[in-house]
Amino acid sequence: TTTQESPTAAGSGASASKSFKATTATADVADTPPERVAAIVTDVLQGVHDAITKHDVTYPEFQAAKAWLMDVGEGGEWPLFMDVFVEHAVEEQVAKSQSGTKGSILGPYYLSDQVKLPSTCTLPRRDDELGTPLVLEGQVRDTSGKPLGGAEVDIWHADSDGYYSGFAPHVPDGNLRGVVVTDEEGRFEISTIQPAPYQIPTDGPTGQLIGAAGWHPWRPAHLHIQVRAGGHRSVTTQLYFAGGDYLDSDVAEATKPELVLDPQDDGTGTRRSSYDFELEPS
Ligand code: MBD
Ligand code: FE
Repeated sequence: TTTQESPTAAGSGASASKSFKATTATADVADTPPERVAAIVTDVLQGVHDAITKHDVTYPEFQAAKAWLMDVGEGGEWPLFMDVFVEHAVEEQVAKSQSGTKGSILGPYYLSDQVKLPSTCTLPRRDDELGTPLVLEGQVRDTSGKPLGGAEVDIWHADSDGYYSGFAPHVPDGNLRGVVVTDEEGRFEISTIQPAPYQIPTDGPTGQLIGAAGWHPWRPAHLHIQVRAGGHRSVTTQLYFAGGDYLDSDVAEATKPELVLDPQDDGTGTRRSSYDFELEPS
């Protein structure tokens, strides 16, 4: 029996805010002209005003909303909240101009500069890592079918309890994360374990809102993957598992039918699945 330090909402929120600020260079910040800022913000505020009118919002509700917004910031949960409730709309908009593999949201738990691994590899894991062995193999190609050797398959996922390294104190740094480099034929074969569904921390403001609204706080089990290759547009996506819980009710609305794996037991207790990625030229 172990007494795991369970990650608090504030703990994972602080890590997610820190990581966001560290990885989002000022160069990434939008250079939006004033007319466009005004047009977007006017519509956002109009949506808020319309909801107030439609639902006859009271002063206690207005003040509760203010207090909650302050809690989201103090708990470091803006990355979590934005990625769960807003990012999918941005991703769907961007996807309209991208061909090749379908994308999905990045989410709050990406960490850059993870260990580089050869095309056939096992992701870093604890000696006593729990979970059903899972192998993902496949090929990276361009949209004309040409294999992309030396492409990077950057992969990160939760453990069999649904926790991510870097955002839960009891999980070692770098666990279940790696940058896999494809062979000359663009192929890769990654051994890892089956992740569990992810639950939004219920003890923080995002979890409180979900509870107050009577929603559920779950994302279906998923692998996060970002595929990069020189001269090509990167794709950020997620892969899900057929028949898994919450596949049809993802709180982050980030599933797509093209992104569902159906791994099969190879007879040794290892589940294997194949998925190929296609990148468009940049
Ligand atoms: C996750 O694991 C995730 O992928 C997203 C998008 C939001 C919260 C937690
Ligand atoms: Fe995730």
